[in-house]
Amino acid sequence: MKLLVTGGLGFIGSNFIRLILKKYPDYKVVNLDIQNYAGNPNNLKDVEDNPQYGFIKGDICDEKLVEDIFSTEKPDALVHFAAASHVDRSILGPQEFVRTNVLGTQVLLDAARHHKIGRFVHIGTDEEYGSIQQGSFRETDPLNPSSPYSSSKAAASLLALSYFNTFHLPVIVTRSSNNFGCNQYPEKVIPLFITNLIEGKKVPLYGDGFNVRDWLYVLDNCKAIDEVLHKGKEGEIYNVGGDNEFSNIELTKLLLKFLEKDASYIEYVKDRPGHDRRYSLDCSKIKEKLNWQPKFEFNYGIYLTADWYRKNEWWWKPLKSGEYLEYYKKQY
Ligand code: TDX
Repeated sequence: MKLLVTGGLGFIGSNFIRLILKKYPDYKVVNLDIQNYAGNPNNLKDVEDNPQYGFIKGDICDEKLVEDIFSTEKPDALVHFAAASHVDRSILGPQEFVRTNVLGTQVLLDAARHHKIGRFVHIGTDEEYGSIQQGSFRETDPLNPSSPYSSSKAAASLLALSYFNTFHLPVIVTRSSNNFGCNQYPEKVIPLFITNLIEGKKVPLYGDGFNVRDWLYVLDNCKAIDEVLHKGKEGEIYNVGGDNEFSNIELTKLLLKFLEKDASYIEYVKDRPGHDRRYSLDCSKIKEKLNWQPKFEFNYGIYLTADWYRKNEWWWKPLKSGEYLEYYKKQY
């Protein structure tokens, strides 16, 4: 099988490619990535010379490039991770989110359609459903996104599903909860807080700290995507959650414990505008139909993640300068 992966230099995409190369020695993977601030070649440095792996630098919105890639590479399936993914950045500048997440997805869908791709796995997010006070969202629930980021992702997943209904393109959508693990850009809460604590800085906790997220270790998500790619049903949506719901203050206290710091390192800051209170997914469908379960216990996943950031300062230290500092100046 030849897989085209978009956004494979990002956090989840790079972990997914590493898993596929290891698990399927006869597969080829072509990674199309724009290589922007979060698309980091260091994420796949270890596989650069692997003959199974090829890299193309480019934008998914570039119709001609995407068309050329489909013509020359002739992929059997596509896994579409490429997206602008940080909520706070989408509040500062929504346009890039509509461009990459919506238009980029449409360009890929059209090329996939013309070239009769065997499978199009679109990676969505729990944020598309919006916030829920009690209970959990099922795949059949309506979408109610609240940020420019989540709205652009909801538009993209609906567009992808429309290509199944209208053109019979073999699309499958996954919607996962908050991922964490190694190689996550330190703007997202877990790597931001871990690296701040390693640097002896405080951690900026938004609002009252009682917003709830369901944490999923990235390898569990990659395994779910692998199952969906090979055994999922076309035209269907699969929720993928970690069964680890914690408030941000609970999460922060755990990180302080792992990094051996006290509560004086917490700095309560102004809340994120439109901050969703709680995300929660009902994942019985993927568990029952594809026999998938999250395997990583939360504390162990946090231990592995904190340990990785402790040992890999070379990876994240350069990222917390330049463009990153400009972004933080705009935010606070
Ligand atoms: O500095 C911070 N302080 C803080 O309290 C940051 C960056 C976040 N937070 C809070 C906001 C959220 O309640 O932590 C929680 C998690 O924040 P993020 O890491 O920004 O993730 P979230 O907004 O929940 O969205 C994430 O999950 C779904 C990803 O960014 C998305 O790409 C994914 O689709």
